[in-house]
Amino acid sequence: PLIKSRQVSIIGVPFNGGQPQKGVEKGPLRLVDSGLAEQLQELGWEVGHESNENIINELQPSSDPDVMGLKQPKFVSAVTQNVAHQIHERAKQGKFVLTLGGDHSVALATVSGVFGVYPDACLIWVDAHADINTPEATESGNIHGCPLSFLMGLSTDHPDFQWVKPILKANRLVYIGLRDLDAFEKKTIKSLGIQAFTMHHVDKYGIGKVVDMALDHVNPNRELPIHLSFDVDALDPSVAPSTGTPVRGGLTFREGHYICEAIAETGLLVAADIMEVNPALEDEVAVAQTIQVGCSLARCCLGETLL
Ligand code: HAR
Ligand code: MN
Ligand code: MN
Ligand code: MN
Repeated sequence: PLIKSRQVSIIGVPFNGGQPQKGVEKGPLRLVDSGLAEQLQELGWEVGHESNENIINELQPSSDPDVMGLKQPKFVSAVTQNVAHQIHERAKQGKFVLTLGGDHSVALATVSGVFGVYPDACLIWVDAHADINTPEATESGNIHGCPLSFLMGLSTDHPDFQWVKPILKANRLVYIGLRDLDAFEKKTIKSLGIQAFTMHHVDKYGIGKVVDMALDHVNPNRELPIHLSFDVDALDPSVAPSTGTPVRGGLTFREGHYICEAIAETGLLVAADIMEVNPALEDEVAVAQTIQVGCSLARCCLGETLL
């Protein structure tokens, strides 16, 4: 495996500024409180944990007006730039980086940090959404719908995100689970030739074949480091109900876990993000279910089900 140390660094990012709903900042601590660190130790990992508990208070600007149609750009930029450095340091130490969101704007930090250390990495983006809107294209202004456009250099002129380097090439990105795309996002995926497996493809080929095809595309010789960014809204709302933008017709419990298992099995996974768990949404039973799923996805990424 690429991570020989068997050390994992859990990075909590209790951040909600990339979208309008409160509560998603409580995701990371709920995942850890339910025993995630101990579960990973049980799997033989040495676990470090940075909760970044005060990140919202410390980095929230007093004034943060919309810029080029994006909401809270200074807050999102400050938090993600800060966390990007932290993740870069941990990855550089040879640790597996497990980031717990927080909303998906935090991928600006995870992908920047990880690709800074592994420039030839590939990114597997598991999500109902493509999160590739530009400032000009976004209808909502929510930055959690935009991170990939910055990381790919499609949005280079926003003054608050000049620090984001366009480190992700179209042929190193693959999507799984898409089912709610904006017109601009569809057009962009097609014109850049980004490989995308929507839920239609999961139905058509089955999840086993889809993951094989995804890996064949971004990692044909099975030699490049892999970063998995898993938005829990990729899962069906019956599986992960407590998330800000649920969309019907998602991945089953097993399909979601299969993705993590099959990627872990390559031995090439160096970083994983579990994003958009919002413990303030739905009832306590739904919250507990969503937290449990988040933890078990993380465990599968770290080899729980490998023999
Ligand atoms: N495409 C929409 C937008 O840009 C919705 C994005 C939604 N939500 C997420 N991201 N959870 O994966 O606003
Ligand atoms: Mn997302
Ligand atoms: Mn999503
Ligand atoms: Mn939509």
